[in-house]
Amino acid sequence: MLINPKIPVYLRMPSIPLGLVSIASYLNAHGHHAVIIERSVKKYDLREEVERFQPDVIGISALSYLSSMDAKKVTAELKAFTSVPIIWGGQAPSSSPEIILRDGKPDYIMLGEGEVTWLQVADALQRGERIDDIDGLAYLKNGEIVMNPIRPVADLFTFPEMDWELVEPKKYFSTFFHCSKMLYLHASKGCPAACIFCSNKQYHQSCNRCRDPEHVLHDIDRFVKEFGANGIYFSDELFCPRRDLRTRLCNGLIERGYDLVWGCQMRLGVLNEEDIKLMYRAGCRWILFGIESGSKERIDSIKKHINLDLAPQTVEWCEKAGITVQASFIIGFPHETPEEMQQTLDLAMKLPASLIAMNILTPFPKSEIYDLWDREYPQYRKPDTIKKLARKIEQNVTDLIPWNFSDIPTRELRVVHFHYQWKDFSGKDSVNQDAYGIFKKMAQDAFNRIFKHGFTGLLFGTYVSVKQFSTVFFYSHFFPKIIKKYKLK
Ligand code: B12
Repeated sequence: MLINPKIPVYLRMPSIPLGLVSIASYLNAHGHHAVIIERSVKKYDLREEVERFQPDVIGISALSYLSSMDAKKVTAELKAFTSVPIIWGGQAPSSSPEIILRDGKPDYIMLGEGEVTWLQVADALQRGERIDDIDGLAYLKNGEIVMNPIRPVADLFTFPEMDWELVEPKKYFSTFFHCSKMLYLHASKGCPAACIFCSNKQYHQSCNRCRDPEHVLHDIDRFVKEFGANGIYFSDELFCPRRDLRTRLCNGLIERGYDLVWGCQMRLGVLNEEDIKLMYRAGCRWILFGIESGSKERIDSIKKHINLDLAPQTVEWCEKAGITVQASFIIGFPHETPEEMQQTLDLAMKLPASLIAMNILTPFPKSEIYDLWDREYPQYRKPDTIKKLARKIEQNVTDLIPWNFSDIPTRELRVVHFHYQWKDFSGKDSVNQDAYGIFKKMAQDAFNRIFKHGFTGLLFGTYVSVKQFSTVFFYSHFFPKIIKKYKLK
């Protein structure tokens, strides 16, 4: 039995649990019987479900520390009436194994990708064997953590097709750029880079793997024809960097001629103008590029390894083709100075991108930056419980960071960050003339979802929305000197 936890109401959009569907499809294709209990979209009586299904093992997904908070509740509830082993998996347990084991109290956690390890666990339990020595598992023994070796990442071509009957895809529709029924889907996983602010190096072992394009096209056929989706956001950190496979995927979409738009995340240097035109013809309408900094020295020191000179040209190719670009930057790197931030802002202002995100650095566990923390910033205490990790690292209700590793005054970081949020929100005259409409639709969607959570959800959701809006408005409008200092437009 695989359980997807509830998400806090202010996150607003439960999304299709790709990891769990992939694991359950893999197990079922290998002769086991897995079901998914979807707490993020439905109410369940856990005891009733366990009594009915009689699982040999229960898995709980912990995509983030926020979802780990409900995973912890579910674990305690289950332990009150069953002794079936409970295993957590996902990014959060892999990034913070010790905190999750001690605070969340699962019997085991699964490190990295779940499919192959789950199959070994299920096979071993079926044979009545112990699972303690299986690679990819970690657990506590006499109070000490035991970490078995992490297995190499899998070849996604060996995976079976995803079985969407395990969930109800229609329940996860959300509004996005040019579409009202958007679903997430993965065409590939991981990224070959090893940027020091990202946990990908550890989690995906700095390697990108694509899925079989025929499987991806088959998923899209079902999303469109059976469930009525009209948008897809590829969840890949780096959308299918292999040109041959990406071209097959795009040609397949062009042949189908669906009324479907999609978007993805990209890296500078992967796409040429022809690729971009092909992607547009296949339905691509938005791309997020992680450019991160306007300083070449910083690009080197964070190990991003992109050629910044390609940025203006690549963005122009996309916008000219009709693809909305969101250029994403990070400010507040360790020891970054106001002069360095100005270089980033100058580059952002030069780019013809419809949308710009100026994110303030978040140190994620298992990123290289996180490991610098103890040595360089002993004045800030590292979060040591699930709740503190969720609150400090992920719960961006008002996007106010609780620490500042740079040499830039915190207020200046906030003003710059919220100035760009306001610009994206109110950018009626962006290149595609649709930015404002998108945000209006997203707000509408948010309210619909908040309504679904009843009166408390409505009150809390409204409170959070008003707080978010006031924070953005306050920082973007009440500090004209800072706006002038950085020549922000
Ligand atoms: C797409 C995505 C989203 C999407 C949708 C995710 C989805 N469909 O489920 C959206 C936009 C909704 C989203 C939201 C958030 N996300 Co997000 N997201 C991602 C992203 C880019 C890909 C995840 C994905 O779907 N991959 C495809 C599937 C097939 O792979 P997978 O999820 O990795 O699943 C495998 C393993 O994790 C494992 N596994 C998964 N579940 C389980 C369960 C068990 C029992 C076991 C044993 C194993 C296991 O096996 C799976 C199959 O191989 C990741 C980055 C990444 N590299 O993973 C960030 C990431 C997971 N997100 C992150 C964050 C912070 C968030 C938010 C908190 C952001 C916010 N402040 O709102 C929210 C939280 C939402 C939530 N439900 O908790 C962080 C988590 C950091 C951490 N260490 O905890 C990541 C790592 C990005 C980052 N910043 O580095 N996210």
